[in-house]
This record gives sequence, structure tokens and C-alpha cells, in this order.
Amino acid sequence: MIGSSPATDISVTSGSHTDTGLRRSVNEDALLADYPVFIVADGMGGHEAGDRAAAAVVEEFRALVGREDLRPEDVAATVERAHAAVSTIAAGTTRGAGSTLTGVVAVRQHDIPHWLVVNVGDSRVYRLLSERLEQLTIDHSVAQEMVDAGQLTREQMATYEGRNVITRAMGGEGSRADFWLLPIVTGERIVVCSDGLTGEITDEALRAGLMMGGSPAQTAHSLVGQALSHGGRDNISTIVLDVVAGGIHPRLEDTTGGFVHSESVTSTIEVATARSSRRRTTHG
Ligand SMILES: [Mn+2]
Repeated sequence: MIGSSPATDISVTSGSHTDTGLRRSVNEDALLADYPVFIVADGMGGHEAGDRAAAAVVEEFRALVGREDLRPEDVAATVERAHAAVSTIAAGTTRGAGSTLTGVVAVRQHDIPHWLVVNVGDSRVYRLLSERLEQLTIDHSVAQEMVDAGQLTREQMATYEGRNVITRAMGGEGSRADFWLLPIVTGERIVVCSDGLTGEITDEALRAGLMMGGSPAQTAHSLVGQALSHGGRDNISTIVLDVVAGGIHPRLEDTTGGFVHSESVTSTIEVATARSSRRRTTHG
């Protein structure tokens, strides 16, 4: 899939793959990879409510496909609509329903093309730029809170027994989204994925897979295949996209290898209505 914007000449190539995995009977993940929207939703809930919740999130974002003039507020409004749609589904169930939401949407800010990174829950967005992999989102999970408190290392997150407990979800009371605004950079490779990927492969394996030279579609397939070969205990969804042209050019300080967490290099912006309460939600 190639999307291009005449106004900005942003050119993006993307590929995606989703798999039920080896242990679950239903794929409750949903994804949308169609310029300017690249999102993953990981649904949770009994009796097929999880996949309906994730599908509802994707359906709200489908209205933004093909739009060249999006502003951060448009995305924030879509997040609100998606939250309302999932809440409606949840209200019709006995066990409740919810979904994560993560991804990037191309928007214009001060007439410069940016990615608006959005996150609710523990699905993730990563960026590979000049061999350096960084996680652009911060999980809303008990495990992340333990890492922040120094009670768990980042390496222990993937195997921690309470790793599925998230602290924010679409459709839940704690649904406030995090947003980050980043200039689109020519040459960057962005990954949007559910925890079925990051629960099975390490950041270093992810980085290596992204650097093998495959197309976005080949790379998305190959990463999902790696997660399956590591056990495939959850639904696995992966979007890979390359910015081929039209973005800014990377700064010199962005060109070192390795992995960094995003807090120091991105800034959080407030574009959504805050909801202060929190509820812990378990998903798989
Ligand atoms: Mn999952």
C-alpha cells in the first residue's frame, strides 16, 4: 500500500499482518493500515465482545482514511467516538468489553506534517531511525508502573505473570489517551503492534527483524512468524511502515544505534478531554 499527499509529498509504504496465534481460538485484535491511519486495537471481553470492541475502534478510525488535512483535534475527537462505541458494546455485556488503541496518524501542525502518536493500553508504537529503535508509547499497565517504580526491569516485563493487567482501556472508565506529536522523518520505519508480538520477542530481536532489509509487508509477516515460533500465546498484530519521501531529514544526534525508551525524546501533548478515574482491566 502506498499513500501520498500532494500537498506535502509524504510518501509511505506499509504492510501488516495479524494472526490468532497458537493458543487462542479467536483473534480479538484488529488493525487498520491505510494512509494516513495506522492503528492496532487489542480487544478484550467474553463471548466475542473483545473482537467487536476492537472492530468498533477500527471502524471509527476508518472515517479518517484518505484525509490530507487532519489536525490533532480530529484524531482526538475520533478517539472519543471510538471510546463511546466500545462503551456501548460493553454496556450490552455481562463481563464487559474493552480495547487497547495504539498507532500513528499523519496530521498537519503549523503546516508541517507530523505523526500524532496515540496510545491507550499496552499495545505499542516503535520507531527505527538510522539503526536506533525507540518505543514511542508508554504502556498503561501494572508492569510498566512497576518498572517505573524500580520493582521490575524492562526485560522482566514480558514474562511477569501480571503482564496482562492494563490500567487504561477504550470503553473503560480509565480511557484517557496519551498523545505525542513528532515531525515525520524521511527514512524512518514505524512499527505498530499488539502485545502478542512484544510478549514473545525482545526489543533487540524486533530491531534485528526491522533491519533485515525486507519490505514492510515481508517484515510484518516475518515478525509475526517469529512471535509464533516463540509460542504465539496471544493474538499477534503488526504494522510496519516506511516513510519513503517528504518528511524532514534525520538529525545527526538521531543516528546512533541501540534502543532507547521515548520519554526523553518526545513530548506529551494534551489534546483530549481528561478522564481522571482509573480501572484495572485484564486482557490477554
Ligand atoms: Mn493481546
